[in-house]
Amino acid sequence: MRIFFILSRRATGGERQEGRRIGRRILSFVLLGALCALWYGNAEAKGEPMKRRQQGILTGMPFMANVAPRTFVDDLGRKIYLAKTPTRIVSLAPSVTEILFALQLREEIVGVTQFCDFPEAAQAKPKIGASFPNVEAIVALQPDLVVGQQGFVRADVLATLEQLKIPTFIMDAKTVEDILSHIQTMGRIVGRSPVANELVASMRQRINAVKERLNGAPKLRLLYVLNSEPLITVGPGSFIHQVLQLAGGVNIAAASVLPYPRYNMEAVLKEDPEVLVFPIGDAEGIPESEQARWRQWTSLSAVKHQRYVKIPSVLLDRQGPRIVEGLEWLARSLHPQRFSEKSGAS
Ligand code: B12
Repeated sequence: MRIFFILSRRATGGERQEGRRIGRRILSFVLLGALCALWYGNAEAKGEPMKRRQQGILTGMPFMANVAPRTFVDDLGRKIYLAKTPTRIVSLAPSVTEILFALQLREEIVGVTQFCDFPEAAQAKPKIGASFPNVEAIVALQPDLVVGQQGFVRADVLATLEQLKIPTFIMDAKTVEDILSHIQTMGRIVGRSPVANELVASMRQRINAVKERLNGAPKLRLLYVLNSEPLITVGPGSFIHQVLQLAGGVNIAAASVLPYPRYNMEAVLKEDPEVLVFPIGDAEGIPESEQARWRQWTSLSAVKHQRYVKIPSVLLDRQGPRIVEGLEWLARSLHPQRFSEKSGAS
């Protein structure tokens, strides 16, 4: 009001000075507001909850207060607004189900896929399908949150959920670090941050313990046979590639551009892996008959020295908390001497 009064009539020298001072204050206030908005935009991009009330106060825009208490941005860049902590959650992938259970949610999980077999309690949950999730089944469960994994959700399913305004959060873990950060983000979304933080801390500790044991150990050239016929393996864009490295291996497909590339036998013969890693199990495992065919490639070092690692696919192929178990399994199989009692490492 005062500044308006000063500007609206011919001002005296003292008043002009005070006008400039007030002008500078307004400018710094606007700048501070812009900085805060930027800072909040950043936090939001990292999947951190954005509290509207705080934003209103910090940016000096009280009219923004109380619009939506919590906003999250998923890996597809989509914003979801949650007015309250979700209590009816549908999972669209086994990895998501494992994260939700690890966060100690139970009755809040109202629907899972047919492949969600861990923990045991997941098997008793209503099923929403698998490769072709049944949108009607999802909607009938009246979820206030649907959580999926990129690549496991068809675009049409996502579009329908969006149309129906069902908050859907999609994660796309490309690294082990992404998995850890997704667990923490989910912790915030479902109101279980302390559990999530504790879980992530213990996962980090176990990862570091593996690193310590393998410090200075010779690296082994290996091939991860994700799918045998046709041969599909993992490239640097996949979290599994990173686990192979952490376990003291060198992925022979490290030059691949795709995260899950098709690979040909000529390249395998040329790169000559010292170890063949076979995921095993009912869901996505290499059956014994296909492993036997690999054993016919007698010129391969892995076959000559019979170095095969069989690992439950559920430990390595899921972007969830058990990835650490997969890492430990693989590291121990590749470098048993580093994990023996006598090795001395803790
Ligand atoms: C690459 C791959 C993966 C990658 C997924 C990549 C990603 N998006 O994150 C990894 C290794 C992580 C994976 C995991 C699993 N997979 Co997989 N996977 C494949 C594989 C070898 C190739 C698919 C591909 O690249 N196709 C080519 C591209 C161009 O087509 P696309 O449609 O875009 O492919 C995508 C989907 O297939 C998707 N995807 C991969 N696995 C699964 C599983 C399900 C249930 C769904 C809905 C989608 C899906 O990821 C692909 C790449 O983005 C196929 C085998 C095959 N022969 O096709 C199995 C396959 C699709 N997977 C399968 C299964 C069962 C799983 C798991 C459930 C196994 C497990 N032990 O837990 C897990 C679930 C992981 C989770 N998040 O919980 C089955 C599906 C069976 C079915 N009836 O639908 C297949 C057919 C293997 C098999 N022979 O049994 N998988």
